[in-house]
Amino acid sequence: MALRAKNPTRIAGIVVLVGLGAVLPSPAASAATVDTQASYVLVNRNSGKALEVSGGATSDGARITQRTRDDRGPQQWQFVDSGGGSYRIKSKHSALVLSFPSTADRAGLVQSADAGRGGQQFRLADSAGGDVRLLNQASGKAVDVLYSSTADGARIVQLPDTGRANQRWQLVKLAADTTPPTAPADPRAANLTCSGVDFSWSASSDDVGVTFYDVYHDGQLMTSVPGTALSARLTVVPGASWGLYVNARDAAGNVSQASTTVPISVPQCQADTEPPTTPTGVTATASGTTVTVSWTAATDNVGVTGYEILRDGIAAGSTAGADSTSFTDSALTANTRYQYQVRARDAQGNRSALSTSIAVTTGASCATALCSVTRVTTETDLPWGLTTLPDGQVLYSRRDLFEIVRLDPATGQKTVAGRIPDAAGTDGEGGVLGIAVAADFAADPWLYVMHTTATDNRVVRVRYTGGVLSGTPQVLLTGIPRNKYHNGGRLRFGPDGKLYLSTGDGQNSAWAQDLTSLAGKVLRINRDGSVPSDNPFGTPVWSYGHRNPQGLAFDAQGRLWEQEFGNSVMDETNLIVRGGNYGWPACEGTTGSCGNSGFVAPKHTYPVAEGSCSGIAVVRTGLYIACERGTRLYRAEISGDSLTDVQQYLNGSYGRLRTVEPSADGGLWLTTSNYGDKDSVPDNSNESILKVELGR
Ligand SMILES: [Ca+2]
Ligand SMILES: [Ca+2]
Ligand SMILES: [Ca+2]
Ligand SMILES: [Ca+2]
Repeated sequence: MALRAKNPTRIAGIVVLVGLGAVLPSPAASAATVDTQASYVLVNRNSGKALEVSGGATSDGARITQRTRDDRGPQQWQFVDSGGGSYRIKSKHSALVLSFPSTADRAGLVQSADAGRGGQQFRLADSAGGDVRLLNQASGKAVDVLYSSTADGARIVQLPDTGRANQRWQLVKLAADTTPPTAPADPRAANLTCSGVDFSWSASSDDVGVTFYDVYHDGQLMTSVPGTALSARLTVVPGASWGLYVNARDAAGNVSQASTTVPISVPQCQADTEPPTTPTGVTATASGTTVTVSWTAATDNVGVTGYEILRDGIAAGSTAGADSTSFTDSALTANTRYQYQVRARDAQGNRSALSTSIAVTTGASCATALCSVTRVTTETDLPWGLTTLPDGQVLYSRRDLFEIVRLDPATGQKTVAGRIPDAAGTDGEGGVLGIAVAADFAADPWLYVMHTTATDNRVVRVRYTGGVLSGTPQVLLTGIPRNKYHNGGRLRFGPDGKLYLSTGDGQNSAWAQDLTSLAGKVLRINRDGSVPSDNPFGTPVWSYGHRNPQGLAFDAQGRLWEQEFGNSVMDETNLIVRGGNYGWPACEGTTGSCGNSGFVAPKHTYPVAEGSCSGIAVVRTGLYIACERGTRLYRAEISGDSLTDVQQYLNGSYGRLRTVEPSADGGLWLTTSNYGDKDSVPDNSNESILKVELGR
């Protein structure tokens, strides 16, 4: 072999070009055999120590050193092909790449953001025994342990290529890490002020090592801190009621289950006891059975945050924002006189006096989309999935009690049809979620159920005969990652007879782009759980790049619409295409890195404060969208490939809305989600199941 030649650089270049690596005696890894999917530890031939990000830093410019091999994240590297036999060498810990900031002798090796610069590219030159030298593209010099030091923490520099042992590195390929860290324990909050809180926890353990802790409130990522940190100072919003928790993540991207939740009630920065002024100029105009109430904005010493609208002295709805001075009250009784009043509120709950009462009489008939709303029953657990059977009876799931309930729409009578075995909560959003029946249910009465277990989310089907669930459920699809939040959960049969389901990213956003994971996807399976032969990837995956998709509905043309929760900026409604990539986590709605031409853009977006929408339903040409935080029902007209004429109804009238489903008579079912919906405590809710009559 040529490694002792006078000009090893040139010889090594030839080695790469002619592929001589293949005839070397079975090297562990070399220029010719490097696996760009794998993680490597780079062990110096002279010192036996591993190349490492000094101190486990994640910052740009952090120094690279050598240390006793432990195979943890700061010692893990991935080769990114730059073409022409060159690679960037990316830290699995920080996602930054090895870089020389200059071409000078003894310039120190650092990590920096991948910009594809020459100083960030390395040619792997084969050496004896399968070792490689790492030759920098800009300088031509070799990565060198200075002075052949064998000490932990030694300087790593560049020097002319000598082929000596302190410039030779063994590429040790690591077995894939598939084991997530344990959940962080003992989460606690301290030093809560109106602007911040100290949140801390006890360390998780992992077979390789925890590289990050991801801190959330209520499913919303707040910050990620290095695995060496066990606390974070969080920015909070005055008056907010949040549930804080933390997940641990390893270098391979495996995410732990969440810690328990720490509730915080953020104090105001300054007490405000002064109510807003009373709204004036109130008008009320009827159009059919809909009344539009408008008024002049009130003022406040700090700021008006919204208005409450009263109909005949009882709350009819609310608006958010100082300038939201109009409210549409839908589904009223025809030919009826109503009295409206408005009051303003501020951020600390001070309310103005009621405005002057304005009377209006409705018209003879309903001329708008929503014609009446009737409370058919109340529910003390959280209603989640709901479906109508061919005989008009309704089944719905109790998320936290794990029960399926039959509801007689005529009488409002409820009967427990059965309980789903092996279901589990997540101290969050998991439990018994979506339910569906196929078009031939009467002949083949299976109820399809998506639910959480102790280890995953899954789809099962169970016989429904004589009004009860019977027999042991058949398990159709398992292994969908679960977590406290982001479990997806809706099921819908398509006109093609296939079962579609929405799965959340399991609080591991990387999974949304990973086609080998069932998380962050719309999936499509046959009714026996097998994979349809015309799926795009030979797996259940139908579309990907989703964060926490929930609502699924087919329109009259057989197209699939999907509703998806964004993180902190915007939610989206998508038209799902086979094999489509919907952009998460690079792109949230239309914000972030959405320029990738491979991403399918949403058809409509919603600020999260006006959204957090879960269920959707299509009736005729209308797409109905039920929103939790937005406390409203949207209706959009499906027009070609677009959503037009997006209107909002019932804003604040019934609180948070979770599920909307078509009813047997051309209307809608609507459920609320106001209490106990962020825990897995059974029977701590106070919800309504509403029947909506539609007009046009
Ligand atoms: Ca692990
Ligand atoms: Ca005030
Ligand atoms: Ca998207
Ligand atoms: Ca509950």
